[in-house]
Amino acid sequence: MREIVTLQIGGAGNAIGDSFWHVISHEHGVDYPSGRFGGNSPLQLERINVFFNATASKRFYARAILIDTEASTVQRLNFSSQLYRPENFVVGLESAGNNFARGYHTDGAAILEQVLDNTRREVESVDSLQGFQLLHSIAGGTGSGLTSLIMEALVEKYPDNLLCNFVAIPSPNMSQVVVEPYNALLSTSALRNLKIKMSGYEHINHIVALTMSGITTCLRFPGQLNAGLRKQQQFSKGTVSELVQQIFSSNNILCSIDLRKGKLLTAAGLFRGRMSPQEVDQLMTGNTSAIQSLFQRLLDGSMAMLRRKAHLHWYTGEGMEEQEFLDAQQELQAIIDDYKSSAEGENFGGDSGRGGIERSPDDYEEKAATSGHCSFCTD
Ligand SMILES: Nc1nc2c(ncn2[C@@H]2O[C@H](COP(=O)(O)OP(=O)(O)OP(=O)(O)O)[C@@H](O)[C@H]2O)c(=O)[nH]1
Ligand SMILES: [Mg+2]
Repeated sequence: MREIVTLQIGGAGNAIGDSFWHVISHEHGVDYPSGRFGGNSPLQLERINVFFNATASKRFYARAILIDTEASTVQRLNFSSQLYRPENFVVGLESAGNNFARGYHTDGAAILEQVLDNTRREVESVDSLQGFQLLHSIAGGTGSGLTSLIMEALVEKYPDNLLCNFVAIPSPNMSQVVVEPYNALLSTSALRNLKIKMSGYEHINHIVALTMSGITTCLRFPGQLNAGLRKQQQFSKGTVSELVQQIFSSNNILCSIDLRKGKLLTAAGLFRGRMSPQEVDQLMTGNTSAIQSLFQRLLDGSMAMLRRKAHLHWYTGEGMEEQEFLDAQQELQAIIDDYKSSAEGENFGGDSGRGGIERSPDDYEEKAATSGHCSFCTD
């Protein structure tokens, strides 16, 4: 069935996850509070197993592992819905205190084995695992540090399966904690983002959830389109040409980047709704070099703090060394350089061969698979 296991990590990850389960439960006719099927179409059930586990009596459970270093986030979700299985809650004793080092080395590391045990149990219970989706912020300690740890372990244990991250990136408008650039720096790999005006987390989480629902529609419902986790989608009402215009409009991007200042490296669009098959049969995945400005902002923010060694003791006190920050900065700079050279028509990722814009979508899909990024930010 090509099942997907969801890992929701930290405060933001669990809030985004909860929003996602709300949206897709509704689409599949599953009652969110009780987990019981009340739908009216066999299509809602045909591929429901991609994300849900089911009992014979049509009682559904989210195939999700709810992870946090502090218990309160996950407990709240336990009260709100029976979709979540309490045996899949993995919580620690206290929050990682907005500190990557605590998520990676201490508080988060303490619950890693339990996360992996639960993940293995879920993986063993499915027919044919497609991959994992990880939901988290990279500004808090758990979402940045523990997620990095989990990803390292998943890549090692499940090298053939896809990792797809939905990431809340610290925003100049919504940042709460001064060390967010450090956490983001330390946990950043290549990310892809979209932007709109936000009124609050609930709004953001709902948009992320809708987008996740959109991306996974063709996995969850039968249809003429065939796509996997490696393909991304944006959707709304309108004619096909209006939709295409909206897709490429900077107003519809969910982070602070200007599409005009970059080059699209790949583009595919997936349309959902009543349209002719010829119109619908267009698949688009966007990966734009304009994203480099967002990475540059993260890099500049962390460099300004690191030059003054501001707040560094919170990290070195947990066993990290300044060199790790410098290495991470170099890595982020390399990502920015990659995007810069691709915008100038050179190769992406320093490979020899064809120029950036001429490469086939598969090349980038492979890159996405190894660096694992389908991402959103709170800008
Ligand atoms: N999109 C979104 N972002 C959120 C939400 N809650 C917090 N954030 C952002 O996430 C960052 C804080 O990360 P959290 O997820 O709360 O932190 P955590 O992973 O639980 O880590 P610790 O609390 O330090 O252990 C800040 O940048 C917030 O702006 C949410 O519900 N949705
Ligand atoms: Mg937290």
